[in-house]
Amino acid sequence: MRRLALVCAALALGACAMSAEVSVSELTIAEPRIGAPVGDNAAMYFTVTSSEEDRLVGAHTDAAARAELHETVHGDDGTMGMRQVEAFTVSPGEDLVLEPGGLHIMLIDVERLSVGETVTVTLEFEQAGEIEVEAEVVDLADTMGEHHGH
Ligand SMILES: [Cu+2]
Repeated sequence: MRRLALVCAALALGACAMSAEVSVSELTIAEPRIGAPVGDNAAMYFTVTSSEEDRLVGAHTDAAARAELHETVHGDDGTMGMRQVEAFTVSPGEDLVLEPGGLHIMLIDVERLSVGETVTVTLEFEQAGEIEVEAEVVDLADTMGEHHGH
């Protein structure tokens, strides 16, 4: 959020000196949350809204050895797996939703986290740059939603 404010301020200054064609880009992260880890890994979810086409290309946090972008793959036989992807694309007017049973950030070799704790995670966007978010650790069962019981 601090980062977003700085970006907007810089753009506003630029707009004074330049023509009216400057577009103010805005990217927001809603509901950042992390499912309490099971074993060494934990999944992080949130929703991204952007006024410009952008790509989420990575993430890092002090709380985990590394973070990967994952998509959930549903097999024909009803099994569910995960696959690492290079980037998630966010388009204007179309929220990028990370949720259980879909896209997520996988925190690998994560610290022991308890429900209610907050973890600082830096998300790396191609256009918007690095954005820091505070994600709350939530009970994993609460993140399962309608996908529970597959
Ligand atoms: Cu995963």
